Amino acid sequence: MKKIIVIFSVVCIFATSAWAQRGGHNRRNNRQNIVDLATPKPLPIPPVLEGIQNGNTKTFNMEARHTSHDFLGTGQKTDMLGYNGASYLGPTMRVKRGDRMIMNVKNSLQGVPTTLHRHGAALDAKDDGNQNQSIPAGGTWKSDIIVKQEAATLWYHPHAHGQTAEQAYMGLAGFFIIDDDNPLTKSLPSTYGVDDIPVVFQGKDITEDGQVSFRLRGMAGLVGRTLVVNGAVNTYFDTKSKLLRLRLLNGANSGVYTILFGDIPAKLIAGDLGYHQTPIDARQVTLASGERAEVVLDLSKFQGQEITILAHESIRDTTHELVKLKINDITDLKTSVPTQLVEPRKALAISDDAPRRFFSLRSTMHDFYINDEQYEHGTINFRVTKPEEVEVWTFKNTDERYPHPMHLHGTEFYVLSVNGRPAPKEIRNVPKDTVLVNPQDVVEIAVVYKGSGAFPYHCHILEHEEQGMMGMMEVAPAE
Ligand SMILES: [Cu+2]
Repeated sequence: MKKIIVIFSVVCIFATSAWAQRGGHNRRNNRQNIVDLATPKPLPIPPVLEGIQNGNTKTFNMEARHTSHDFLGTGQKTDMLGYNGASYLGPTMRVKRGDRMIMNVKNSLQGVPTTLHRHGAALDAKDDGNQNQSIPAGGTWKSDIIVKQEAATLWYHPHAHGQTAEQAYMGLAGFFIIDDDNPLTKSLPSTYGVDDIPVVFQGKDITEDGQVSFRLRGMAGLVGRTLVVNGAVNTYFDTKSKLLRLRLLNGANSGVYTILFGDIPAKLIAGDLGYHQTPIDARQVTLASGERAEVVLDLSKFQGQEITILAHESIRDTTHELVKLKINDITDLKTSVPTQLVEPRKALAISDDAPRRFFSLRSTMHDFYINDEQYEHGTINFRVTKPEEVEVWTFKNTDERYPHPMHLHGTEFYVLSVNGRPAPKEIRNVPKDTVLVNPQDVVEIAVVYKGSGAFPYHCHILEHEEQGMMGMMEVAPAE
C-alpha cells in the first residue's frame, strides 16, 4: 500500500511541474545508482550549539578538523572535514537578536589556512571571516559582535583565499540561526529537529565505495551527481506534525535546485535574511548556491503516507530525492501559520540620484570576470564613502550557459527587478544576501550597508568565485 502511494505522489509531482514538459520523463534514467547503494537512514539533524552563556553574551568555540565520514551508511568512510568533532558539517549555532556573540575559531587543519564566514550576518569586515581574516594552521581567530539583525536562517562556511571551494565541499559548513522577539511568528512550528527542520542539500560526487574527493571538471562548478542532505544520502524523516517547517539551504558548491512540494500545501514564509511580510502559497522554491528559504508544509491530509520531496537541479537537468516524509499519528501541535509574519518594513529611501553601480558577469574558456576584472588578493575595486545611502546595483549576466548567484557580504539587499519587470513575489520585499542571475538576465537590487571595512562581493558558485568572479569594496564607517 505504501509503495503505491509513493509512486502516485511522484507521478503527481512530475505532472504538475513546469520542467516535466521539458524532458522530465528522463528523470528515472538520470537517477544515480549511488542513492540505491545507500542504506536508507533517518535525516540527520545537526546538534544545536547554544554557546557558553554569560548574561547576554554567548561564546562559541569552533574548531575545524580533519574527519572521516560515511555518506552511504555502508560502513565505508572517506576523509572529510567537520567542525567540533562532527564527521561532516558542523553544529547549528543559535543566537538571539541583541546577544553579544563571541566566537573563537581554531584551525586544526593540517598545513592550510581557513576562516569562518557567517553568511548573511550584519557585521563589520574585521568580524566577517572573509579571506582577510585568514586563520593559519594551528591558529585561533576571535570575533566579537552584537547581533543586530532580525530572525533569519543564516549559515557559515570557510572563505579563505584559494580554499573556499574545497573546504566547503569537504564538509566545513553549518547553520547559524538568529531568533528574535517578533510576536507575529510565535505560532509557527519552532521545535528544532521535530517540526522545525534544518535541511542543507549539497551535490556531491561519491564513488560506489563511498569515497569523495575534490576534483573540478568543467566550467559549471562542482554540481555533483548525488544529493547529500544534512550529510547523508537516501534519507527519511518520521513526523507526527500537522505543520512541518523546513529551513532550506542550498549549501552546494554549484547547482540551482528547485524543491518541488508536489501536492503538499506549502507556504513560503522566509527568504535569506528574514520573513516575508505575509506567507506565500508555493508549489516549489528555487535556490541557488548560498540561498535559503523557509517553508511550512501542511501534512494534515497525508496521514499514514510516505511522500518523497524532490529537488530538480537545472544546470545538469537532473532530479534527486531530497527527503522522504513518513507521516504517522499526526497530533495537533497547536502550530499555525499567521497571516502576517512581520510588521511592514520601512520603505527604502531610494533617491533619484541614488548611487548606481553596474556589474557585468562573464566567462571565457577558463576564467570568470566581473566588469572584465578578476579577483586579485589585496585589491579594492571600489570605495563606498556614504554607506548611509541606499545604492542601486545592476548585475548583467552576459554568459550563455552559466547562472551566477551573486552574494554580497556586509549588506542586505532587496531585489527590485529582473529583466525590467518587478521581482517575482518569492524574492520581492524580503531581505536577501544572494540573488540568482540567470544567463542573459539583468537583475537590479537595492543595497543597504550593514557594516564597515573591506567586504567581498562574488558569485556563490564557489568554483566561479575562485576562478576570478569576486571583487572587494571598502565601506566607510557610517556617520
Ligand atoms: Cu558564477
